[in-house]
Amino acid sequence: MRILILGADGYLGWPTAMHFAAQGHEVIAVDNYLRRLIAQQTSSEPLFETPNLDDRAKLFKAEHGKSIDVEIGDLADLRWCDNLFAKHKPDVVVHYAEQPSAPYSMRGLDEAEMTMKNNLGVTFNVIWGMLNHCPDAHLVKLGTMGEYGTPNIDIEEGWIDVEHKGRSQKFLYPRQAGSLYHTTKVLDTDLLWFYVRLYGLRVTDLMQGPVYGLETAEAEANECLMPNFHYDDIFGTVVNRFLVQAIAGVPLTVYGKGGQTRGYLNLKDTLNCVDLASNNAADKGELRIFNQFTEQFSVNELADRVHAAGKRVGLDVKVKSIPNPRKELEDHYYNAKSTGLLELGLKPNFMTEDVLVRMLETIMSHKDRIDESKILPRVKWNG
Ligand code: USQ
Repeated sequence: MRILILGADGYLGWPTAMHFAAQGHEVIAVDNYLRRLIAQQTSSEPLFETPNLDDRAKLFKAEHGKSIDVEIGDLADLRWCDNLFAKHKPDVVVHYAEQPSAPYSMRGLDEAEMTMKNNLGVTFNVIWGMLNHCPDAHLVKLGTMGEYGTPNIDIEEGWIDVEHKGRSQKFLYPRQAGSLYHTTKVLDTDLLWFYVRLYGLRVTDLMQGPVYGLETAEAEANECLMPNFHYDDIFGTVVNRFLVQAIAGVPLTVYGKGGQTRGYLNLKDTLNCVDLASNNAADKGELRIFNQFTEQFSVNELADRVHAAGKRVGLDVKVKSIPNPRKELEDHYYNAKSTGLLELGLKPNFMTEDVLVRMLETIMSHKDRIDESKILPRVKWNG
């Protein structure tokens, strides 16, 4: 397949580009380095530096003998995006190209405006690139479990049957997100559903939970091929943050009561899920939605697991509840369905103690790079 990876410089984008290239697919890695820029502007640099995409593609070729083409440009620019699709006419488009941080989107007006314009603009341009140049291609779009929020009923896989006054219809499951970033993903889903219904696009929307991990098969050969690993309050996801805090000797930053429950998954399973979705395309005129996570944990449970893993490597990990910078329920019902990807053949990599210990050992080798000023939350949900 010819696969465009949009947002290929990201935590998920680069491992995905390598994953597909290693299997012999033709991969075009696309990015404008927006995340690197925001990370610099907000003092949120990752734990170790990663080479730019051209250099990583060269390293990958040297290690694995396979090519990854690189295109640097802004997908929010309609003409640039249209030319990209005209040039490559992909079979599959993996769309990660969004500002991915909830805290960044809540930092102030400039950041909110950028998140809105960038995320929705890119999705709109990608849709039109496909309609104009490859209308039969399959769009695999990264959404988020955060689109659903934390409703007091079970979360279905994208859709819900509604019965009303003796009649019934299937609708998109209600969405009520807790940050502007998550809300842009809700709006993306609506936009996709419109273009699927009226123009017959072929789309898989992946509602993904927070991801953790550093290891992927293709990066084993060379550390410079590892994903950019954030532990700061802006880009770092909670498990990755807790593991770095454990090494730094900083008490784990449980926000509020710590009863916040989410569905988590290993980075390796993101690759497996995107692979399964890409190799089993949605039908034309179908918006297929998968809830992409493998296990549900509360923040307190995560802290306990990191504490136990730390003990195994001789760390005395402390846990401390701090005032929650976010507006979110800290004690709530959460029961989300996620069977679609298992039915396609997903074999989950669970969060075992061994997995956490291996991550701790890798982080330990970069201990001198940990900057404690990036750890405590710097953005509050003020609205
Ligand atoms: N949390 C803490 N302490 C911390 C950091 C986070 O208690 O130091 C809590 C948060 O308050 C939240 C939970 O842990 O309740 C998850 O936070 P997170 O920062 O790992 O995840 P989130 O901001 O929701 O965003 C991340 C990704 C985002 C993706 C989302 C999936 O950055 O791109 O869409 O996970 S989900 O959470 O299911 O919406």
